Amino acid sequence: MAVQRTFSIIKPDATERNLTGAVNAVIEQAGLRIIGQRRIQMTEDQAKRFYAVHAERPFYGELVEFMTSGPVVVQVLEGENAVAKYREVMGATNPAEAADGTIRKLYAKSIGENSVHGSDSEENAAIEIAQFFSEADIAG
Ligand code: DAT
Ligand code: MG
Repeated sequence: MAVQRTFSIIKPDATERNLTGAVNAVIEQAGLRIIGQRRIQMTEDQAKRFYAVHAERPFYGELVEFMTSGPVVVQVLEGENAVAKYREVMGATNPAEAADGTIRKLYAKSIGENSVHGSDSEENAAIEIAQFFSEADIAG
């Protein structure tokens, strides 16, 4: 295993309920370091580009609308095996299927409003981090 970086978003359903600190506590308790963090209002163009891989899916429009419905917190996380570790800490996409103690089990409202995003590969993590961060805004 190696130290990796992954990209995280605390989504609008979580910022709306003032859960940024609660989500960050789960992240930090899992041994991941938050080495970059910024609160932004995503534009429609940013959300469309970020989720372009899902453009043909029936929920794409709803997803873009949700991700632009309120502020999000974009983050760079670092740690041993961070990509897989964060996917584990997040829990399944559908909170009804998420394991106990995971962020989605604890906080997600539905499969669409599921509180957090995490990269699914190291390659995508690098692409997603670069969409929102410059190296000057990351300190490991
Ligand atoms: P994940 O966020 O676990 O990587 P994904 O990449 O398959 O899941 O989908 C991206 C987001 O799209 C997901 O977090 C919420 C939304 N989504 C996925 N499947 C959905 C569905 N069946 N109905 C509504 N929204 C969905
Ligand atoms: Mg995904």
